[in-house]
Amino acid sequence: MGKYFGHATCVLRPRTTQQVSEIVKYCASRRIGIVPQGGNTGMVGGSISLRKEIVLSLGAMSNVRSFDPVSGILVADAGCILQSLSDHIAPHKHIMPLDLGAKGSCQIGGNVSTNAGGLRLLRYGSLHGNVLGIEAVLPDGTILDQLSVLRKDNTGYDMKQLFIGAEGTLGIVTGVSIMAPPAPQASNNLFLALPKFDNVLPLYQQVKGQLGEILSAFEYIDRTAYDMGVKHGLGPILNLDEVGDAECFVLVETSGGNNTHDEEKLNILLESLMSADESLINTGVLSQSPGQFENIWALREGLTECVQKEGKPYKYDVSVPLTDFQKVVDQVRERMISKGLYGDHGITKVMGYGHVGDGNLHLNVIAKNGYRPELEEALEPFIYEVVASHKGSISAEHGIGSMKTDALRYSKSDVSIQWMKKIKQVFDPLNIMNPGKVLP
Ligand code: 2HG
Ligand code: ZN
Repeated sequence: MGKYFGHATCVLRPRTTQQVSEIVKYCASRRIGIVPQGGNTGMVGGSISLRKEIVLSLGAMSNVRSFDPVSGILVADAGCILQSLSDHIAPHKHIMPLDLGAKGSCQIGGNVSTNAGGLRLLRYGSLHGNVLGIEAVLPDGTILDQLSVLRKDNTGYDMKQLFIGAEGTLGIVTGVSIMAPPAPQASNNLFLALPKFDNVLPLYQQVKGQLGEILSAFEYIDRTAYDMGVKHGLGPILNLDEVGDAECFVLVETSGGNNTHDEEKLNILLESLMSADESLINTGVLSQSPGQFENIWALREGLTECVQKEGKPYKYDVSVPLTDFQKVVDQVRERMISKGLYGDHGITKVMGYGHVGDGNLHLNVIAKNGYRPELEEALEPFIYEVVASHKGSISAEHGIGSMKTDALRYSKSDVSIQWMKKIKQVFDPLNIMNPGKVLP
């Protein structure tokens, strides 16, 4: 994003957990701050050095330790790239339980440390459920080996859960044991244009009802985001005349066990949507080939990169009740207009896309001519207050990093923050693990 600039004086690239431990012991003895870094694809400034801490990159630890094709349990070094893990287990007919646009660069240790969500969460759930164990180096250099390959282990405090989403503030995740689901026999997708936002929820209900167990993603793209994607060469997926003045779009994916059965269900769904008296959609298309399937996903997954081409983005990754999804986008746009900050001199686009099925909206606010303090002041804490008024979360899946430490209080009570601080104190009394991240 060009929003965060690191100040590290050196980057260390250990190859083994033992080396990580030695580095951490050395740093603890001299009270040197450490910023653990995976693929560096985060969006909240969590993996940058704020004050000359050293960067500890996990990228050279990239061995798959084991994969059991019977149980589907994969044990891998933290620095393994998500895509290479998918490629590793694909011949054994398994897939990773998470998938995200950054899959070609992000690393599994970073995914776990940030509790990355992504496109498959609707179907396979969060990493809090899929990760079976971790190996971590604690802030005094001790190696915590909890690399369990057991699905059931009910023996007291589940410490790995603390490291999932701790963003490297409690220790450095060096290895991960994770459950990989069997690869679906058939995958299909459907792309729909909706005349108005109010149709999204009834559509979601109908889609869930008709597709049942084969539904694997329900993604949302508003009109501004769709037009931007098309402008930058993604799509167009649908015929423009038929799209008409559609306000938004939905991508539905199915993953099932029998292509004929799944296609039949999708065709029936599409027909019933098209032929309804008051149709919920303007038009829609069911992918007819692997190429078209990929193109439909490319539009959704490519939005983040298109945003970069439009200018400098302010990114908000919020959870709000499904009914309030688009209201948040509209409220922010109206605010910028009313403050006279909308237009070439300020904000040029306000758009929403995201994982509707999980209640997660990616609100992107673009400043064509760059970041400016008065723009940020108009956006924050306004957006956090709006989200809190809807009882939402100020970070649904991207984490807190250094961007949202002061905003944490909008989603966590004082008591929760106090106890988070106590936990941090127990693990890292010297405050050398990713200082300045997560906690204010
Ligand atoms: C996605 O869902 C990512 O595409 C990135 O979480 C979101 O670009 C964004 O704001
Ligand atoms: Zn996302």
